[in-house]
Amino acid sequence: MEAGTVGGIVGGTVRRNTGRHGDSRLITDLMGLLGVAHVLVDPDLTAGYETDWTGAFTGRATAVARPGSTDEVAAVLRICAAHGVPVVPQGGNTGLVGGSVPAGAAIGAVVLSLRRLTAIEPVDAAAGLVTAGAGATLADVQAHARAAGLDSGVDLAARDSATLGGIAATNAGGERVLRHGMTRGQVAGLEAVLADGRVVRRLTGLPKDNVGYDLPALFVGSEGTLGVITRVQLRLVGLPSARTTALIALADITSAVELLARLRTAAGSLDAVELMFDDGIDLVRAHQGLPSPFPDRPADRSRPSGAHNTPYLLVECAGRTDPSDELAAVVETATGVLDVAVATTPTEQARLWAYREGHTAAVNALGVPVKLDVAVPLSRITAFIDGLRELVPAVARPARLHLWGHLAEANLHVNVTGLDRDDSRGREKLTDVILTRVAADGGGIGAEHGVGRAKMAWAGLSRSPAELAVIAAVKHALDPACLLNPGVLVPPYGIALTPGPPVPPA
Ligand code: FAD
Ligand code: 2HG
Ligand code: ZN
Repeated sequence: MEAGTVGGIVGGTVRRNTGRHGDSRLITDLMGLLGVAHVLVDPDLTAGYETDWTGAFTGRATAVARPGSTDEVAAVLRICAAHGVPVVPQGGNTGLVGGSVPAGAAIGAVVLSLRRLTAIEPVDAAAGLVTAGAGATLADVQAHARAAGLDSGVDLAARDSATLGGIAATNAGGERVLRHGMTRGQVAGLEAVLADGRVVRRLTGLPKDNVGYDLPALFVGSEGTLGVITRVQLRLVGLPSARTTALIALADITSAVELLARLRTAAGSLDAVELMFDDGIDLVRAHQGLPSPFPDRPADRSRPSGAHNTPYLLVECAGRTDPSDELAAVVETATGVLDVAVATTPTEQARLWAYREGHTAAVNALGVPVKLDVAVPLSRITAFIDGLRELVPAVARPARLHLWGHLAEANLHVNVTGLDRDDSRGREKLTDVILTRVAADGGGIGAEHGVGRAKMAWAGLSRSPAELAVIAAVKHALDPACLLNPGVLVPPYGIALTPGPPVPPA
């Protein structure tokens, strides 16, 4: 790829490989560093690293490098820089925007898997911190923190595979954001390796440490484009000893938003407020063979397609004392409540959470979805959802809309199935129409999954030309040759960054 300009910045010259085995000297150098066992080139072994979780993004890697330490990560990056070969950092490969695989501008890249960096240090209970390798899974960090009487404020359904590095790199949201905020607020420090192999480390654990720019925060949400995160220092939160979970069927979204407001004001133990609908629960039930949460509900027995789609809130309260009465007091006096199922034991709670957390896999089982992750102001959410239910079938036929999300952050996961995987025009048109509507409603086009390759063309709907130019300038300052995850978040150098309507991705 030739040097070019992005937002007026001159980019470096990067050589692109065109496929596996494209550079045997590079592979020899990597094997010399990591050993043959940790440089994968056999297609059977690399395949799982080359396609994303949704199946929408795929591309061949020259090799998959699996370093086992920060020093090895730095050496891999120096070797790739010397060969002018791009690098795609990868953790658990659960990302939902195509950023973790060598697709598009990153075809032929080296996939740098962090999964061997799994060390978790002892919990510092006094400081409320734990430091772990980027490849540690969230579930392992949670178990470690809980054994020490604390917990992670970040939680999401992909916890068994998603890594701390990936969670930091995407500034993941998840199910506890209303109480603890996004990942950025939970990252106290980190260690990252720059494209040229230099290591940036800020792991002092000091909550008050104002000396210049907040570099750890800069890497959080950078989606592998500024550096490779090798260690993460996570803030820990109190471990609740009691939880109460309720699945609540409601008359309409307005009632759901009213209930959210009452919960916020009256339930100090509020921990999660998740939104889903009848048809989503039906889909998860069919996928997992689950019973109905409300066997007696008429809507559950036969709901003609297109009929009113009952919204449900999955509400969880958690604290040091039993929050059941606090939750019940709010729900009993709320309007529009049709049905309530309550769970107070971990087994019962897991049953209720399965309806919510099973959505992504159930949708994927129908085919490669058009996957959008938007936020719209709560004041407009009813009109937005009603509008979507009309818009999607009008723009894409046959299409099936799946909606769920995190109501407390007005974060809706808009998935559409029924479009052919290869119908890129149809997918882009649908994406464009929906995201344009989101922007017109004052919403955000990427709420928690990031921009990746999937949303890059539409970033201009949520960021001004000046903001995009600053993003490109930061990228250029840290990675002048555009070696780290080219085509993710920032257009690859050589593609002009033009303000105005989004350009559909190539
Ligand atoms: P990957 O998928 O491997 O990578 C994601 C991005 O981060 C890529 O751009 C990659 O290049 C970069 N990256 C990965 N590791 C590093 C590193 N060490 N250094 C630098 N860059 C790196 N997200 C939410 O926000 N909220 C949710 O509730 C949520 N639920 C999910 C549920 C399911 C079932 C699934 C499949 C995904 C869900 N996600 C959710 C998506 C979410 O982004 C990921 O689960 C998680 O944050 C990514 O972690 P990962 O280790 O799999 O990263
Ligand atoms: C969730 O909250 C995740 O379920 C995944 O963020 C959303 O699959 C999706 O679209
Ligand atoms: Zn989500």
